[in-house]
Amino acid sequence: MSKEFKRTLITSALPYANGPVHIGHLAGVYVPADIYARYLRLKNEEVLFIGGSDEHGIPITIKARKEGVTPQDIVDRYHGMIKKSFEEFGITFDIYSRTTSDIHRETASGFFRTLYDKGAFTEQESEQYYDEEAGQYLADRYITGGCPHCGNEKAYGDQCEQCGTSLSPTDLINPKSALSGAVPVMRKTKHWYLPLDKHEAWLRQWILEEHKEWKSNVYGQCKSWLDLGLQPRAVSRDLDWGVPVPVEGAEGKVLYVWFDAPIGYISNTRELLPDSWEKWWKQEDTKLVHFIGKDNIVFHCIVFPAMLKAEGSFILPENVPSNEFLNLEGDKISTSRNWAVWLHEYLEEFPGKQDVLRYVLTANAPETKDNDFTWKDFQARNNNELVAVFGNFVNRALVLTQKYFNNKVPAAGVLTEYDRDTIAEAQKVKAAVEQLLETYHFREAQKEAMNLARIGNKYLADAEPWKTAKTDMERTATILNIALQITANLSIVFEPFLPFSTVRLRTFLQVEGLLWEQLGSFDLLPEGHTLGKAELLFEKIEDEVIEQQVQKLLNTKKENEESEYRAMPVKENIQFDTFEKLDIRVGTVLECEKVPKADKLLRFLLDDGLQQRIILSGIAAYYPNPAELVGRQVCFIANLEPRKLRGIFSEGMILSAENADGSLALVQPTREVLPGSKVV
Ligand code: B3M
Ligand code: ZN
Repeated sequence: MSKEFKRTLITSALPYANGPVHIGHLAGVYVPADIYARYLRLKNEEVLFIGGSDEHGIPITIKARKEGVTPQDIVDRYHGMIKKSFEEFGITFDIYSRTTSDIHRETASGFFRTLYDKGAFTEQESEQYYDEEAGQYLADRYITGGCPHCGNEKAYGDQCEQCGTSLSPTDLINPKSALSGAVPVMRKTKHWYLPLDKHEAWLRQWILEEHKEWKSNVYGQCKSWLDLGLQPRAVSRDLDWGVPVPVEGAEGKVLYVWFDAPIGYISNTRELLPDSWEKWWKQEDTKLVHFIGKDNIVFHCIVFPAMLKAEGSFILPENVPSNEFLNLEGDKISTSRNWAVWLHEYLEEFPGKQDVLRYVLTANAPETKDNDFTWKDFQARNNNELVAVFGNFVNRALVLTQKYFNNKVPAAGVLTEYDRDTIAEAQKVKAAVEQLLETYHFREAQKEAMNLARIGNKYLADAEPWKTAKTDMERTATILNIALQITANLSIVFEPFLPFSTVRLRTFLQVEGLLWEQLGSFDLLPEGHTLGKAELLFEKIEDEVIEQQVQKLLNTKKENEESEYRAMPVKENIQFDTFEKLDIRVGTVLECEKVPKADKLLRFLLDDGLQQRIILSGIAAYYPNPAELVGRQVCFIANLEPRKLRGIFSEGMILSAENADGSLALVQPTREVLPGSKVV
């Protein structure tokens, strides 16, 4: 059953204003949403594209506390930065506002109140950690303690970042308040809950039966949530940063950030269109589409729809095309570890190359699974696709026209069968791209668009106008007319993907106002039309530039490893007699060689003062020429119970220092001593 829609309301997740935006944001949410919005506008459809910053929530208060400023200072700083980055990358929001705006407070507060008055919430008392010194309840993130799974001493009340397990504050061993360091106490508090369990039946029907077309990653996640059974969710928090709960007796409580943030889409629409916003949110002929990342699926497919349904007058999303995550050079992107390509830095280092990044991120979009961004791939796609295919084709068509026809579009004469086949093939691109865009397959859609440039390139290579020009100008005119019409088509089909380059291309062609419906026409450029000045559409990116970026990341990695290493907690204290039980001595290396078929192991023969002993040590990777170690002195534990490794008895353990990157270096006395000397 496909509905007839008159307009499309596109929302894109509101990024937390606690840091700048990076390529992961762009790839996962904003580029696909923008492609979709641009495509619909190009089709002259009625469309609205809503964005904004999410300015509430714990991450923001934590950052403020760390820096000793107010949460408002933090969001003011990053909201501006984020907004600017999006503008610079051509993300065409109709509005980019923020959840600290008055209109948002009023909208979110009113929404809560409506649900409250309708009896859509339940109230529950629970026990929560309270910091008596700071005089406030503690959000999960504000409690630290020992992880029951891995022993990390600095786990948070919601998650252990060392082993990744999600925790609840009561799981922590020796919990402490991150605000004051005090031991928190349990105190009763009251909250409002959205009884998702009561919404389960219709949600099952709506998603699992009526939206089987949702992307499999989205559908699958919803199904597993629903199959687990939904639980009531608290929609308020004891906190002083957020939208106050508009109920008497709720002093000191605010709306949970995930309650107010999606309402931000509505507030921002209201802010933009105070008189007509309801048409976008309340009429069945509006198609609502949420672009988000995968960690937001449950909120957009289950929680927010339940809120909208409970309110009663809103439409539900028609689709939620969520992406998976983009990794960077094999590792998870992380703001706190500075493992990211920040958009503002990219623009400083690659000025004017917004489209290259947009192109690469779409070509590599994590549409169905997590994907990896690498600088090598960035370079390859720029050089082999944008430059060698798209740019090269456009350049040849324009330069040849300049050369043979004084920069005027030549007339097409009689078409050969090959011409007609080429045109027919080029005309197929429109339907293919449309079908893919309408089903949110952006990377395939872009590939199909690039196919048009390939068709053009192949046509020129086969038709060889530079050869026909020697004998047959009429034929040359036909070929170049067709090639130029293809370039004009490229300026349409790539507009959603590469908005900056297509503007330039249209300047080269001296055309404007082309619409999607004209895609596939071969009379976009009239005979005799004078073209503009052609420049290169894309430039090659050299190896040095890429190496610099890779080096920058390697430096970050090194800094992270070092700071993690410095933060490594010291083990629990031991008594002196425990230490004395260890017999550490110095030995002189008599022989050292690799253990056959064991990559990591070196076999040492030591003179330990009394006799010779064999010790195996897993340091082969760091000493490629083990024979060089002969004659050196090393420290070893002499009284470790012998162990058999690879069929060899290892009698003790040689001591090494472990560097931040995990590499090992042998520990050696600074002066030669008698073999067998004790380390004391
Ligand atoms: N700010 C989470 C995030 O940035 C959250 C999205 C809100 S969308 C209403 O991933
Ligand atoms: Zn852990």
